[in-house]
Amino acid sequence: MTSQTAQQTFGVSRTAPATRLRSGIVGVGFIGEVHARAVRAAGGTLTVVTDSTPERSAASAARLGAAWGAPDAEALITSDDVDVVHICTPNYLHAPIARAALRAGKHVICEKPLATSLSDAGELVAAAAAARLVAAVPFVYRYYSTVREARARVHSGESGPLRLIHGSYLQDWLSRTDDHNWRVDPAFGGASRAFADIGVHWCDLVEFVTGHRIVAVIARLMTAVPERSSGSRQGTVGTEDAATLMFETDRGAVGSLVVSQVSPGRKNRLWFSLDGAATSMAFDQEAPESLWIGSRDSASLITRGAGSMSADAARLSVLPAGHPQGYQDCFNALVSDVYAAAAGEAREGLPTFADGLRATQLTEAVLSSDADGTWVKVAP
Ligand code: SOE
Repeated sequence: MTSQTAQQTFGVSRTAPATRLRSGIVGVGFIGEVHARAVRAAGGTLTVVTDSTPERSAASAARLGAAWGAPDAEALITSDDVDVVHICTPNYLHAPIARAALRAGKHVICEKPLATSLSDAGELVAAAAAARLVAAVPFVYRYYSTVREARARVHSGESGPLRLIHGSYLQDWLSRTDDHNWRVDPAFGGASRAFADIGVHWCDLVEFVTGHRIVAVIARLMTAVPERSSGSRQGTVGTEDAATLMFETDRGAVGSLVVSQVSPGRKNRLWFSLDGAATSMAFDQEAPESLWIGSRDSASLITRGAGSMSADAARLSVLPAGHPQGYQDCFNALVSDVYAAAAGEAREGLPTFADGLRATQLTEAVLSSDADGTWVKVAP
């Protein structure tokens, strides 16, 4: 079987758009490199990158195979050889760079949080709509084939009305006193850290899969490691290491969420369970090739690609069953959908700046609930 045939059999054709789109990436840490690989996989060209200094930009361009390294973000944004700007910088720079990129007429993929304030996030949604440009926020967990399968099964009515939506998103990379990162500093990361960094992924994912919207939340934030020190960087931590939440949805479900970046042994464990009147379904990001489905009489694992799947799930299944897909494949599919949208083709489930705004609303509600110790309403 030729690779072309394989792609058509197992998922969306990855044929490059007629015009090969040119991407520029601002910020090339871990996540910037993920974007760089996704650009190529989606049939784009990585023309330029920029890092914290002109020298680093040149070195990063050579390392990632970009044509050149821009001295700063402005030079990248205004360059004629960039159609799509990928924003992978510390959070406080997301809004100003996104605003400048839209003003320059570029499509944008902006890492979350879209902005560290509600007003900036709202303004960016309006600016993207007015400019009629593609403006995406990589809530990439939407791009697991098994996640789409869960969504199709909820929407077909198979689960019955959902009663409980619960789960956790746990990491451990900030569990020690010598673990440090710009994210712990509110000046760089924003007022919320664990929730704004990973809790919003979980909320986006369950709202996307279930169609429910969280309308009220009560939250408790916790800083487990109040003093951190690593090399020359040390100080008091101003953001939360963990968050616990209870919530209600607009369709009568209740739920809970535990978010933590200080849970030893948990690397990137995003897990949810959707408990309906007829079946429950559970998904684990660290074992994303299968979906657990349980009823009163039986329980089973649906394995990606092994049986019949919904059209939306099949679209994202690009390798035969037994050949694991993962996190990078989600990014590849997201960038591919951004390129398709830029060419005028709508693709199901592309997370946009409106979803970024939604995440910012939820973050504000969580911060305010923790401050006041009360339930806070969230507009659906
Ligand atoms: C770090 O917490 C991080 O890289 C997040 O910023 C990403 O959004 C998540 O996908 C993995 O963890």
